Amino acid sequence: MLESFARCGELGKEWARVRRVVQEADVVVEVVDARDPYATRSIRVERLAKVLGKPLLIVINKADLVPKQVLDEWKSVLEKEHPTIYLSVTKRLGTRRLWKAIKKLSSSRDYVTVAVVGLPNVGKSAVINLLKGRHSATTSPLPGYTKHPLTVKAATWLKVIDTPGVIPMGSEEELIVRGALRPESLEDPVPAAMKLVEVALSRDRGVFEKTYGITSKDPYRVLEELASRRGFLLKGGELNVEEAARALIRDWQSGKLVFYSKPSDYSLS
Ligand SMILES: Nc1nc2c(ncn2[C@@H]2O[C@H](COP(=O)(O)OP(=O)(O)OP(=O)(O)O)[C@@H](O)[C@H]2O)c(=O)[nH]1
Ligand SMILES: [Mg+2]
Repeated sequence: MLESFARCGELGKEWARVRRVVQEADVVVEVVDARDPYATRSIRVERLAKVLGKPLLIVINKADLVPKQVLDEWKSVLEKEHPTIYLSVTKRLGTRRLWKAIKKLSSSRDYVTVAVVGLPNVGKSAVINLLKGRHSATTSPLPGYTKHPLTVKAATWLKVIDTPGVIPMGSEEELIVRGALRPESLEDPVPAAMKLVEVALSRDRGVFEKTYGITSKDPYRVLEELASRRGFLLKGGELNVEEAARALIRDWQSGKLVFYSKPSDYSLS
């Protein structure tokens, strides 16, 4: 109970920091994860930008993990609400598109400040580095890595501000599926991992066979088999399913386990 109060306090502080940065910005760049742009967008941030009259660009990052056709589908869905581009920081694809889109939204200002916002782990700090052209902001496969806003000068006319990830509302299971919580923060990671397995199988029946060589379609069995394959054992030799649950969540968050959603999964096309 006390822990969850403390977490609420922390979240409140992080949101206040994001709010201040958005207030300061001329343009807001919202980064989302290409594997599920819909679940990784922050309606709260979008609403804030709207209320403050700031133009908002949606950047679908990690495009290397998803087929181009699906990226195009997401782009046309999201574009109904905000200008949208997709890119891959890892493959350094889409940098020119990003510069062009920022320029376009800056309405010929001489100096522009961009706030880079979004859920944890979507690649905000990575996008900052892409704009800067070298490593300036620290990135990590662990969600919740950036704790304080960081201003980086990307060009003589452009300042970009990295921000801590905005944690959306939702159950722990939902937040894990959205990549926003570290598995270590959960007392019992098994229900969240089972939910993740269920969603993964609904998107791609063969995903665990491709990734781990596991053919079972039963969520608990998938975790047991992963524990067995990785040699995660408790003292008595029993399978350590909790460790397998954490490993599976980590693989999802670091991009080793790949499945993706399409707009039709949300009845959006
Ligand atoms: N496959 C792939 N991984 C990426 C890409 N961009 C970033 N990542 C990875 O995603 C993870 C998160 O990136 P960060 O830039 O730290 O994410 P963030 O949004 O700043 O996260 P927080 O600071 O925790 O809010 C890191 O492991 C990155 O290497 C990309 O284009 N493709
Ligand atoms: Mg970061």
